Amino acid sequence: MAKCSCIGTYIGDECETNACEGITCQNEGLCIVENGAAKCDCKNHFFGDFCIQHPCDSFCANDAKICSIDNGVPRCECKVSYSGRKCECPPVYRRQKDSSGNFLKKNGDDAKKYCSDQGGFLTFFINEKEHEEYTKTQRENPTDEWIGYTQKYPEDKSQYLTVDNEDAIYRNWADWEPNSKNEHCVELYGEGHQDFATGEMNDLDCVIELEFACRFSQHCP
Ligand SMILES: [Ca+2]
Repeated sequence: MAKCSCIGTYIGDECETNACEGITCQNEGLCIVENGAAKCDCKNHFFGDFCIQHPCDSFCANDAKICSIDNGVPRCECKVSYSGRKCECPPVYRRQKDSSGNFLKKNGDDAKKYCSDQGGFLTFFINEKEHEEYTKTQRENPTDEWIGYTQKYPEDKSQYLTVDNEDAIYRNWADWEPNSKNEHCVELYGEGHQDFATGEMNDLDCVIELEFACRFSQHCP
């Protein structure tokens, strides 16, 4: 008996049915017929019945937005000082000490340089969560300390950069700060300031010597 050899996505004794009709494959996937049944042939690492799922879905941690496929496995592009394939390792902060173990004090500019010479950054915060993490659990000594911010434009109180040269999105200024007269560095208040809370920020003359902590990556693989 004669038999039709169907082409494309048509099936049936007379090739009368388009098996892919009504099936929409997403993300550039193509509907194909395999063993008489329609299925999506997914592209660009998407998978699932309609090519909607991707290995990067919900994969990256800590606000890392960029995820790509590296040798078949997802990898995230982490925010500054985060590490690990999923960016699951947050930064660590180390209060700097001298050779006798006493907390080191330096002026604001030297503190920035000291941290960068060690492959880190003078501590700064990219969001409220980091600020809270530092002030509540990682701050080794709750005294006034330098943090890593600079004015974006001279004598402009409205915009700051973090020491990795990004716009400072998160700031926690004390009331009336920054007041900015000859104050080009930024400190984090320690305990004991009348009217001001621990963890608030204040712009301050860079020549003053304060303690400081450096922010480092844990270099997780
Ligand atoms: Ca000030």
